[in-house]
Parts: sequence; structure tokens; C-alpha cells
Amino acid sequence: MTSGISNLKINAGRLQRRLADLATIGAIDGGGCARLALSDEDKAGRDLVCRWMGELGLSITVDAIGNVVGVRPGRQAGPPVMAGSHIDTVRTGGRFDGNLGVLAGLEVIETLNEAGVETEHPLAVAFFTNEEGARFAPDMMGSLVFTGVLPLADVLQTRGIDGSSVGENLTRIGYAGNAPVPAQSPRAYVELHIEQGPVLDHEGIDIGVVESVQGISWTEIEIAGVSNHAGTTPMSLRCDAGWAAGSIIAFVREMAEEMGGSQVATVGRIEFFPNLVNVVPNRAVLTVDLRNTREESLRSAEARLLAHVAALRDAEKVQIATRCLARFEPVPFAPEMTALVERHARAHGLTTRRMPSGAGHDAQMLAAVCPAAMIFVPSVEGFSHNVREFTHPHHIEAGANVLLSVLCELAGAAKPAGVHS
Ligand code: HGY
Ligand code: MN
Ligand code: MN
Repeated sequence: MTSGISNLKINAGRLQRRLADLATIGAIDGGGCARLALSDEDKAGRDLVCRWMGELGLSITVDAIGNVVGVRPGRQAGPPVMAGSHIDTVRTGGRFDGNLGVLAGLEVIETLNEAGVETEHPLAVAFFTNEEGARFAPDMMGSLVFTGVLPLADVLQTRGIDGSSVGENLTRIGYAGNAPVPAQSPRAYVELHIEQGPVLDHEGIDIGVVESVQGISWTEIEIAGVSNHAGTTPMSLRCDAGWAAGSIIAFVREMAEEMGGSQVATVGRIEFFPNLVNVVPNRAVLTVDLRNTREESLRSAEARLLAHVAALRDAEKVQIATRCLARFEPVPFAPEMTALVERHARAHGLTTRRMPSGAGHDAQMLAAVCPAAMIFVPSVEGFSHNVREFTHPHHIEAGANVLLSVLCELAGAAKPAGVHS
């Protein structure tokens, strides 16, 4: 058990400096980051975090899908207690989404190194490839391969929104590693992450104890109509792919509002062809992101979307093809892991509330192979996937200290006899 370390605290300034340094890579106006998975910016971010891992004495492995794990040995060999998240971002990313979980993990390692604290079990810090799924679907791609859910060969062939493949980009950035996948399961996995929603901030709560991650359904819809002259084609003779796309956008919005509860719906990506002011579009490609904390409600939303698509085919005489990009059922975290997070947060004198995660996370995939937990810290006004993403420094420090003590308990940290600081 942990002994002589109860007053151990992370170095908040050092963590803030690492967050700021990493945020300079792929920096965009407004203080955010754009490091799409497997881009040159992602490579530069990976190189920096790997350098930090090396400086902390971690032994670094890169697996065949580019997941990177740095391990600090314990007194025993065996599977590590792992902290982790991701360092790829969306195109309008903030500086905390994913990055906080990885850099707070490094901060825990450095704090233990400085204090001469040993652990019974090895400790690891990981970042997983392509958590966002914005360039290559699905999201959580790296952790899905790490845990054996997705076969590597299929994933390497996946083509992204720019037409290039995961495999060619992974090789291009030099992160097609040789560590095997699926990987050995960690002993436990803990992910510190910003909430990315407004709840903790609005309620003035310090720590979110994440009980589950809601279900996710991503569908790409391709509509084929007939291009025609915008001025001469009577409305009754149109097969307008653009109008059909607009109908879907309106439908999913109204459906989510009518369903209520946790149901959300987003059309985030859309393309028209030929995308010209005076031509009726003959092709539209759009994505629909549906989420719900309840699987049966999510299935109902999916069925209603497909029924609307079927009706559109007939009404507008267009062809419509749908392709599933990602589909994950809601994932509960083990009660003993949520209780552990809650107990440590309260021991730090922090306020807590239990809650689901609206966003997807690598932790939901790790939960299938080991005890997993998430620690949320507030996002000011709930902004995320937006350069306005912000978490107050005192919440960053609080979250990292909760991560520290949770990891110390899971890994059996103790000061060796005679070490005093
Ligand atoms: O889409 C998500 O929830 C995550 O940001 N990948
Ligand atoms: Mn994230
Ligand atoms: Mn994200």
C-alpha cells in the first residue's frame, strides 16, 4: 500500500509549461492546436512527448499502429498501471483535449522520480493514435487496435477524408512501430481529461467522476442526384442532392430535440458537387454523428434516420448510400474504479459529481481489457473542439493530483526505507 507519500503533490508550473510547449506545435489563432492524426504536426507533437518520456527515463515502445507507451519499472515485473490519452487534435482543437491526460501522466512520473518513490507495479504513460477520428474514422482507432477490437491490417488500409491511407501516413511520419498489437493489457488504466461540456463549470464542481461513456454512431451518407441548370430546371423535375442533404440535416436536429434526454445529433462534415452557385448539386456527402447514453434510444434514432433516408430516395428520386464510420455502445466503468476516483478526489478536499461522458475516449476501449477510470476537470463554459477550450490552472493542478494519488494506490507506491524529503 502507499506509505509516506500522502503529502506528495505534482509541480503545477511544470505541467503548465509542458501544456504550453506542446500547444506551440500546430498552433492556430486563438491559442488552439491543429494536429490532425498522422499529420506532420502530429509527428512533431509525438517527437516532443517521446523526448520528454526519454528524459524521464521511461522505456518507450511504439506499436504497429503508432501507439506510444513509456514505462517506469516497478519492484515487480508485469503489466503496468497506465495513465494515458491522446495528443492528436481536431482542426479547431484546444490545448487540453487529450494532451492533459498524457502530460499529467508525465508529471506524475517526474514527481515520483524527484521524491524517490518506488512502485510495486510498473507505471506507464501512453498516447494512442488517432483518438479523434476526424481525419480517419473511427475515433479511438489506436486504442481499438491496442485492445484487439480492430484488426491492424484493415486499419492500415483505412482511407481518410483526404484520400490517403493510415498505413502510408504512419510510415511517412516514422511511427509504424514494431511492438505487437493487440498489446499486453495494462493492470489498470486511468485517464485524466477535460469534461468538454458545461456541467462541472455550471455547477461549480471540481472533479467529474465518470461512470460511463455514451454510445456513438457515425454514418457517412452519399447522395447521388442529377446536376442541372439552376435557372431553367423546374422544381418538379429536380433530383437535387443538395436539397436532400439539407433535409437530413434538418431531420436529425429536429429528431434529437424531440427525443430529448441525452440524445444529440450533428452533421459536421458536408461536401457538394460541383459546388457551384448556378448548378443543382448532383452529389452530396455528409456525416451524421448520433449519441445517447441509452443504447436502445440510440438504435431508435438510427432507425428513424434510415427511414427518413428511404423516404427521401422516393420523394426526390435520388440514390442514397450509407456507410457506418463508427459504432460504439455505451460503456460503463467498473464501480470499484469510479469509487476509487471519488474517494481520492474527496480526500484532496475537492467537490465531485458522478456523470457520463458525452465525448468518446480511449478509456472506453481500455475498459474492455482492464479496470479503467476517468477523472474529469471542468471546461470553462463547456467549450471544446474550439480554440476557446479552457480549464483553470487550479483545476488542472487538482486533476493531476487526483491522478497522482489514484495511480500511487493502484501501483502500490511507497518511499523506500530511509528516503525522507
Ligand atoms: O468524438 C469524440 O467524442 C472524441 O473527441 N473523439
Ligand atoms: Mn479527447
Ligand atoms: Mn476530442
